[in-house]
Amino acid sequence: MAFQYGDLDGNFTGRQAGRGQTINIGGDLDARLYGDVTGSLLGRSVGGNDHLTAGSRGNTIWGDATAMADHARGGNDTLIGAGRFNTLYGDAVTMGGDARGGHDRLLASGTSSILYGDAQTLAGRSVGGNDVLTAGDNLVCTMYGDGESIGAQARGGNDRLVAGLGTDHLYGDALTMAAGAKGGKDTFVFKQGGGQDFIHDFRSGQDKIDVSAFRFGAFANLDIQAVDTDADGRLDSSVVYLDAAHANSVTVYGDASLTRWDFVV
Ligand SMILES: [Ca+2]
Ligand SMILES: [Ca+2]
Ligand SMILES: [Ca+2]
Ligand SMILES: [Ca+2]
Repeated sequence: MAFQYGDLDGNFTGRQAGRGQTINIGGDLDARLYGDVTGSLLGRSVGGNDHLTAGSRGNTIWGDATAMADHARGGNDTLIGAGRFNTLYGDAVTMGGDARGGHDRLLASGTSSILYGDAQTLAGRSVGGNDVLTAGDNLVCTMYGDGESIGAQARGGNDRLVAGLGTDHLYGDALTMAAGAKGGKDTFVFKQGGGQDFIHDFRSGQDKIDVSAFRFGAFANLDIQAVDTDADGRLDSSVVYLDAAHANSVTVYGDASLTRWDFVV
């Protein structure tokens, strides 16, 4: 198991600040790479801007730390998971207090990947950064622009999620949003050869679906069908077909009436 960190095996407190490092690690199995500290960013500590690449079979990369609380701030990191199974956290696993995530770039290739633009859990009054998440040639990639869950007083950032070659599941903000939680303005980008992809938390008027790579020229040229995904007899979602053979499509859950304003064509 390869294990490395940029600044400290422990916690940052007070006004401690991480430096920006460039770290590449490999090894056979389970590479674990922290941009700044292995523990928590506490007090008013800040993470550095790191460039982190892991190429093992099984990679976990934390852009800043395992946890962030108080008034900690994450750095603006670049995370690249280049092995077969990748879990990438732009900032940390958990964010609480008044923690703020950095503006990170996450890229993963390989068999299967999970990308969190900020953290798995955004609790307290934490605020997610504006992140860019990109899937490569994964068979399956799940991307959360902010996290898996956002608490009642927490807030997500404005994220850009770029689907790759495999089956991608995209959440601009989170899987679970507590009542009162706020999401950001997210953009979902699809490319040629992307296969079947899924947007799970599209919000009309706030988010955009960018299919400009397919050169439709106008919204009227898109083939969109309303579908009943939970078989209750009511149309609840949409499927956007991106080619005549239906090899590339995007299923947009929870919206059966997409309009031209929802797209970048
Ligand atoms: Ca960092
Ligand atoms: Ca970060
Ligand atoms: Ca974010
Ligand atoms: Ca977001």
